[in-house]
Amino acid sequence: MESKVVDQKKILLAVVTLLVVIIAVFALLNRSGEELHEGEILIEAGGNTLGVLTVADLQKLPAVQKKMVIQSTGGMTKHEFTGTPLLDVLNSIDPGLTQKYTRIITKGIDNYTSGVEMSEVLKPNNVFIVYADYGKPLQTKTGGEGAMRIIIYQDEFGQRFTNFLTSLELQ
Ligand SMILES: Nc1nc2c(c(=O)[nH]1)N[C@H]1C(S)=C(S)[C@@H](COP(=O)(O)O)O[C@H]1N2
Ligand SMILES: [Mo]
Repeated sequence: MESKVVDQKKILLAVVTLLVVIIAVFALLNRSGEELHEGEILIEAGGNTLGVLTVADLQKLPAVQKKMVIQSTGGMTKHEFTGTPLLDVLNSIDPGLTQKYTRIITKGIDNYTSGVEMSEVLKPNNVFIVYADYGKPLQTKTGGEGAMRIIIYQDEFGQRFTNFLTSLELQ
């Protein structure tokens, strides 16, 4: 009778230990995947992180004001964005990036994915990362401050203007 109770305790302990190990392994596997955070842009190439940017980092670079109307099937929205040319952002990380890579995949926190060619980024007055509209910080998906967004000035429609920007993958 005594030993049966001990056996049950041992089995219970073994099961709990096994569960803890399984949870730990899955947590580790998930961690090695790409982690996207609101209010942060992960800049990566070939699985390596080149940098992480926040609005505070962008504000250290020269700011420009961009008045524009975004066209979509749902109608038009008027904006007066504040931001920085993507070219200046890339150069602030490493001035060699624009020569080394040919395109950039942009991704939002909602996994909305789009892209821009490096040739578009190199054009003057074209691709910007913006962080304010009419002087107000862009809102994150969850309603906080600190969102960033890609805009392409010489695009007619707004589909590629990735909002809630969380990663730039250089290819
Ligand atoms: N992260 C994210 N960005 C996005 C989208 C989206 O669903 N998620 N929709 C795109 C589309 S289809 C359009 S038309 C514009 C709309 O921008 P607006 O709401 O500022 O006018 O955002 C683009 N950027
Ligand atoms: Mo759209």
